Amino acid sequence: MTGSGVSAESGVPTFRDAQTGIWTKHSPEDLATSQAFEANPALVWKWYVWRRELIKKAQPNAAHRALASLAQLKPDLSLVTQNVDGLHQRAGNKNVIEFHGNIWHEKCFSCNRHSTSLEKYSEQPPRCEICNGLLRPNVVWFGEAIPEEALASASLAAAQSDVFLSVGTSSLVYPAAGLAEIALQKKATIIEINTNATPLTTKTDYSLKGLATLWLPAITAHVKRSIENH
Ligand code: BV8
Ligand code: ZN
Repeated sequence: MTGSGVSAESGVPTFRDAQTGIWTKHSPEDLATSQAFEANPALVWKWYVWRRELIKKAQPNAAHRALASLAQLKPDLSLVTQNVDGLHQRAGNKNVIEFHGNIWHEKCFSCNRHSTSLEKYSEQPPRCEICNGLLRPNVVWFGEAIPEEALASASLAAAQSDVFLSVGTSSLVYPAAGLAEIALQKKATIIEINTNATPLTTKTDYSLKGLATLWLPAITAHVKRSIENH
């Protein structure tokens, strides 16, 4: 399970990181809601355009690349992410479970029709070709349900896991933070990589304090060696 701490070293601000520029006045939890979009669609749209531009300039980092290599070494690895930036896929991971959606996908706020982004950096949300409703990023806003398939496959992977690796997440947002608890109940080995303590830390078997770009390559290298030596 990964959170925004994995993309931090690619220059994508975490949710905890203070918003910068015109966004300092707004907390992500306020902007990432259907109420905010209803009240001021242009403001919320502009916030996603701002994040898209940051993500477009970003490159996958050593943490993303290490997870892509680990998936090669361990084909039964399930990668669940709360990140909407698509950087795991750009690093080469396939079948990423996007628990909170993807910022590059869009859907209609009125008729729910999905569409792939034309990357319109417009001031106003683009319009739906079917019902002329406003298009919104196809991400999960606070108060909204997790996509059924993502919730089902992530919950199953957590329940069947021998090892649960939680990387760069504050483990505060649910139901994402609940996946580690499912694995815990199933007696999986819980490993956390984070620069800070989280509500999960005391429940882990291994709490690896530090940067994701340092710990993940080390873990992948160790797994590679152990496979080669067998
Ligand atoms: C829902 C997409 C109901 C949008 C996001 C139970 C208890 C309490 C509250 C709730 C609960 N159940 C539900 C709630 C309400 C709410 C919630 O959890 N609120 C929190 C704030 C308390 N949950 C919801 O609203 C969910 N929906 O419940 O719907 C429902 C159910 C059925 C049917 C209808 C309705 C939906 C939640 C999803 C919201 N969408 N993102 C967008 O991106 O714009 S959440 C978003 O914030 C991210 O996706 C992510 O999940 C979260 C941020 O967390 P992190 O990624 O962990 O990032 P953060 O900045 O917090 O921390 C970074 C961490 O990395 C830190 O620990 C830091 O130390 C570390 N770090 C930093 N740098 C590094 C590093 N570690 C290693 N290396 C580094 N270099
Ligand atoms: Zn529509």
